[in-house]
Amino acid sequence: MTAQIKPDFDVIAVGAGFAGLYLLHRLRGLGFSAKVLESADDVGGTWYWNRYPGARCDIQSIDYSYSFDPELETEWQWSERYATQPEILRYLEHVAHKHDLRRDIQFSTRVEVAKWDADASLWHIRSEAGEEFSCRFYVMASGCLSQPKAPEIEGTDRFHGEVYYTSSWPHEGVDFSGKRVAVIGTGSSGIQSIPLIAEQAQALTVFQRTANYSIPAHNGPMPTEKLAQLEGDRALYREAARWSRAGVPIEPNEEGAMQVSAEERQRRYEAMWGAGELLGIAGAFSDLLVDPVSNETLCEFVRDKIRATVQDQATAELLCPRGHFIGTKRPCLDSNYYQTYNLPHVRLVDLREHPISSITEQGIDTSDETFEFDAIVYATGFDAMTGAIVAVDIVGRDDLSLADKWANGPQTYLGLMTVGFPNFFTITGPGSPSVLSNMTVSIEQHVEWIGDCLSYLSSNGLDVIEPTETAEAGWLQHVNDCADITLYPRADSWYMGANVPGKPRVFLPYVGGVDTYRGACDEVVSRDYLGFRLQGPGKQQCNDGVVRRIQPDVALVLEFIDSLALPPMESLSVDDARAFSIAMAAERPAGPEIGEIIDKVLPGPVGELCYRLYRPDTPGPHPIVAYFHGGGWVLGGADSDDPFCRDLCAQSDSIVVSINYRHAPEDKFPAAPNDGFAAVQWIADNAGMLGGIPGQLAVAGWSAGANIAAVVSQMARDGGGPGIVGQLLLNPVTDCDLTRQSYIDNADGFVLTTALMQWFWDHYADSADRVDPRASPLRASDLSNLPPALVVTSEFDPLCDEGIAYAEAMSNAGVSVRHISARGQIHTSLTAVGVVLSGAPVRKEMGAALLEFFGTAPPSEL
Ligand code: N01
Repeated sequence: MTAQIKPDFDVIAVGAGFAGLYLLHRLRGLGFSAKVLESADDVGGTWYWNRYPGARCDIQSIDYSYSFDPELETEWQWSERYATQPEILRYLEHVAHKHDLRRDIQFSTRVEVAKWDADASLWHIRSEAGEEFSCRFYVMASGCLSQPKAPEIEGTDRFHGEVYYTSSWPHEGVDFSGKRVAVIGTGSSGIQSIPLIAEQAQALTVFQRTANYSIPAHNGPMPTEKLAQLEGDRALYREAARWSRAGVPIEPNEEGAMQVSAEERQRRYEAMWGAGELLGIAGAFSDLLVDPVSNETLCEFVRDKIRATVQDQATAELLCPRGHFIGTKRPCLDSNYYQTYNLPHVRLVDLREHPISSITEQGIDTSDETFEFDAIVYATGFDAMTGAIVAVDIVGRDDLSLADKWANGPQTYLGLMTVGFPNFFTITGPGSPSVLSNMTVSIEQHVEWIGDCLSYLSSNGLDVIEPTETAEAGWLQHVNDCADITLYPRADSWYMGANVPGKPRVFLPYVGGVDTYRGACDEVVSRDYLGFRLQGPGKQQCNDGVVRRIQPDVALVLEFIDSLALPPMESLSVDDARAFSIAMAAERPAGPEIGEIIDKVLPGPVGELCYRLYRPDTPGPHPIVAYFHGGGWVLGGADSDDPFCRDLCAQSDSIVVSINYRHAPEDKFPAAPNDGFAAVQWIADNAGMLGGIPGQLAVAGWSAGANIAAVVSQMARDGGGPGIVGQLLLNPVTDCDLTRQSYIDNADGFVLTTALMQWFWDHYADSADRVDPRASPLRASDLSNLPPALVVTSEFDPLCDEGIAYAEAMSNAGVSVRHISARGQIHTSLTAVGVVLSGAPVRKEMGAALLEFFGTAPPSEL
């Protein structure tokens, strides 16, 4: 597409808040012409509108500041730890003045329509007043929480008294002295304003639908240690913020809440309560936003604090949040919120018990009471993240409307752009860390990314950029993968769009962290704008692809392993490799509690074999799973696969017998399958003694253990028994050919390497033996009449292709086979119970497959 027509501006942005102001400054510096259109009559964005009493930031002022201007950093002194709205607004006014930004901002201008002109490669913008502009690039810098949502209460226009919305408070302020006031809503705006409204009002009634978690802000002067930390080395401090989890440099806590004693937990929670930091709430332990049990310990701690603060215990109980995990709806920082309910003229009304039936001329009717008020304050929230964007009629390629495209939830690439809308950017858009981070850090990152992108385009003779469908779908998947391992999707929050009736229920921000996100954005650029199609007169470029394909928790594990800078396992002696794998296993979470675990021996072909039996805590007898651990026939034992065996036992409500077959190189092929076969025979013969159901026997294994399980199934078929009702093969070794594509694609970097697999084979079997079907079951001349199978393969596993090949070959031979391809997983991740939570659904499916083999329903359905 060529760009013949010169637009009015290179860039038009909507919004003159933190984002729009910095964008304007940045673009000017890069030599672009830019215009900001703003509906208010001055700068400030959210801080222009939200002037309700008590409005202040809840990320510390020095963190909630720009970092782009070193001079500004030193010339501006915040007076409080958490600055008030007037002070933040003064700060933004100061920035606008200092950088002479107002001359390129057109105030009192609300953008109504933005339409892409494909022929001219530019955007046509029209304001509500009918004024028209054109620009090459169009940016929504309109904020995540700027489109108020309607209160959705019957009769709001009937009330004869004063009506206020926290989201658009009168500039001159409100005097509530001597008035009977109602506040509806107990989110951040309600919780911040209620104590101050109570100070003035003659009577205050708070209408609460959902109690929220709030901790005291302990506001005051700027903390000296924090200031010293910043002033010690500002550049270092800001850089640490940019690469932190949430945009504030805080050391992440690596410990889970249940890994410490109850006393230690209480001590940490008290410290958190005393610190008054929003990010400190969920940061008290590493697993608070992923583990319901851990989270509930903090919920109860906060409830106890509420009970201890609020004198009337009935009111205290109503204020105790229930039904959502702490952190999954945005928690609040308050100043005297709970104490306010001890005032005699303040009353709490529980809308769960008695919903509002209508607003009336005089006040509010609930299902059991009539209230009269002089003023009603709506603190009822926003159509978050997407509301302000789709409030403009944005029309992209082929007349596609953004509202239509996002009707089932926003789709973006990196939260920055969306397919079908060339040259259209969103700052802190859905799919970026945005509201889960320190907004100023995320805003600066987006502004700088966009500025760099426009410079790249212009210096390369390009003028149109748009993401590809592949990249966008991949990012959306990644955003959801990140959310799905957390507790966030379980709450009816504005993060989920759940506060707006009819809004699709999808998780809107990116929870993978500011650091991870910045890494992804940087990587996209370094890979020639991976996932973007760039065009200019007579040229175009596109390196299509997906920037994050590995499951987020698997990526964290890989990062951790990388940080250890270990030598490759195949460079170690067998003894050292075994010692190392034992040491690694000792560090993991134990896995779920089950009925009992017994270590015993059974007779093998040339001596006793150890086995470990896992029994469910449900009444027996149970079906039995004969399990073979992984470890390349060289490493491993009952301990190495212990958490996975516990999980399998719990998921399948079956006895799992983990058999410690002989290992190579001391006992090479065919010792392992011979042991496996003998053990399975013994288990079948002794099922009753083990507490099992005779005839209800399946085999299972992981990696080399799955190889043994597959081989034993063939041996049992050929030897006339024992009867095996199913085989569960997780990432099985099925063939000695190491030239398959997955060995090339995943040769290195995903724990099990091609070189390590070669090392395993070299220890296990001589070359001539490797083609024996008892080593390479895929090579069996007949794969018919085998037990039904579930074959699970992992996307980033050298063994992936041979697992698929075995599933296909069995299926072609008439065996009932189900194959699960575990997206974003590696060879070792699905057995990492309690570590790789994204593997949990696959583990559940494995348990369900075993139940199906046994013809039983899942435990919950029994
Ligand atoms: O809005 P909210 P907010 N009948 O959606 C209730 C940021 N912020 O303006 O939870 C009765 O959180 C609703 O009840 P429920 C911050 O990110 C930051 O307070 O839907 N009640 C809820 O209690 C924050 O999270 C600061 O059951 C109704 C409340 O109204 C975000 O903005 C300060 C209702 C809305 O709470 C939004 O906060 C302020 C109805 N029909 C805001 N409809 C800082 O400190 C809604 N509610 C920086």
